[in-house]
Amino acid sequence: MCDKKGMTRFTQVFAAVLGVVLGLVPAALPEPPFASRVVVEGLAGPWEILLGPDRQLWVTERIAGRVTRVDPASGARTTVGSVPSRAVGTQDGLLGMALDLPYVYVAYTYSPRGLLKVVRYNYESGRLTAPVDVITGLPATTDHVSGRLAIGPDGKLYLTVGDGGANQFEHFCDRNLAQELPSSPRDFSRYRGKILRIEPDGSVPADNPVLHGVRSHVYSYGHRNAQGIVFGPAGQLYASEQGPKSDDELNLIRPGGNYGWPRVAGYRDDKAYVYANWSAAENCRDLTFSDYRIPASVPRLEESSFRDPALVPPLRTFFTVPDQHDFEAECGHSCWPTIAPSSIDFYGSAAIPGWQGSLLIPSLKDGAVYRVAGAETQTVWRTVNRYRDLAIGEDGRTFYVATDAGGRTKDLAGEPTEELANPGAILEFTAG
Ligand SMILES: [Ca+2]
Ligand SMILES: [Ca+2]
Repeated sequence: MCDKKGMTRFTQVFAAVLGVVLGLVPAALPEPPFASRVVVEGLAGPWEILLGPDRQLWVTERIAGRVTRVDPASGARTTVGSVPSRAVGTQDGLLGMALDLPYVYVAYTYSPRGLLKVVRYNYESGRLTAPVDVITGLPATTDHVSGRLAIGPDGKLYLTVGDGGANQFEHFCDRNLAQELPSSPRDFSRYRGKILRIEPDGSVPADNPVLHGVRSHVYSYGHRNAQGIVFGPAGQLYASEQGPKSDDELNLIRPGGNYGWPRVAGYRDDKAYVYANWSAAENCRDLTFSDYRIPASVPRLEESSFRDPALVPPLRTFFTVPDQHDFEAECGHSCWPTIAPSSIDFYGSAAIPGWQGSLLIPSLKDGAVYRVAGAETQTVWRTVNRYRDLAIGEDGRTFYVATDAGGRTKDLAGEPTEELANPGAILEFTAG
């Protein structure tokens, strides 16, 4: 969070300690020493980074629509395939990827604008060949696409689909559909703001939850922009999710669970977040969207007015602030009490003392990875970058972090900056 000018040192320290106690800011735990180096730079928006069974880093380049293999030792890179996707915004293009070699599954947005698909390629003689559409026609915009893809221990594909940025910014007159459930298994328009569970052939798994009488690909709902999903060792599914001006979330995903958005952000606690339903204002087209001021004609719904037995609270938030919190007094988006979680990974190794069982959550806003273990939170590997995704080396001591090619983050003094130290890079951090 940004320093406020005129704050005394004592007040800062007091606020920091109080923040730790309240869980608003991470506790400053001692960090093991890490060596760092740049593996490669100049990638066109690395978005998914995986360590393959071939011990190579597999990377999707969001902007260029390329799948690239990078040798983690030398940084040498090879394009193994391209998808017919052209990013027009900061959240669309080639997104998630999951490996089940020789199969490579990728998720990307495609023309006409507003659609997302999953395609399976065959990896053969160093090239991606024989694309097969797994599922097409999923909803997307240029905002809040999500698009993170994983293969579960059950062999199913899991895909996050964002709310499309409905009810905010340029989409502020579009109804948010994250709470609306499909009326049939082909009602893909209601797949916005969901986590999907998909058979590898694209069909609906026979054991997917039945929601309001319909079994579809929908596994959980009420999501805003879940850019991270990962399975824990017992098969549990964790998700990280970007909140509005507060209340980014870490969630444990249950089949049929409702994660609250847009009626609830973080906990159902009526704190700083209130649902302002711009799209329901009769004069929406005559209004100007504001993050700070809600016109009288825009209906507001307090979180406590929402009741659903399927509602699942987050495991924790980044961060929850009181109702009176003055967002406008801060330095804008960069200083709002959020971290913009871009992914999530599970650390199962015993190689680093105290780390086993941690979740690792990269932040776009802080150029850091949040390590979360129960109530304990630690930030590691701070640089002036936007961290997009990470991969964990087999030794449990080496970590690879992908950075965005552009955008805004914070400098080491906590001030907003667009001067990124390592745009479009893979950084390596090795525990000493
Ligand atoms: Ca939630
Ligand atoms: Ca809340």
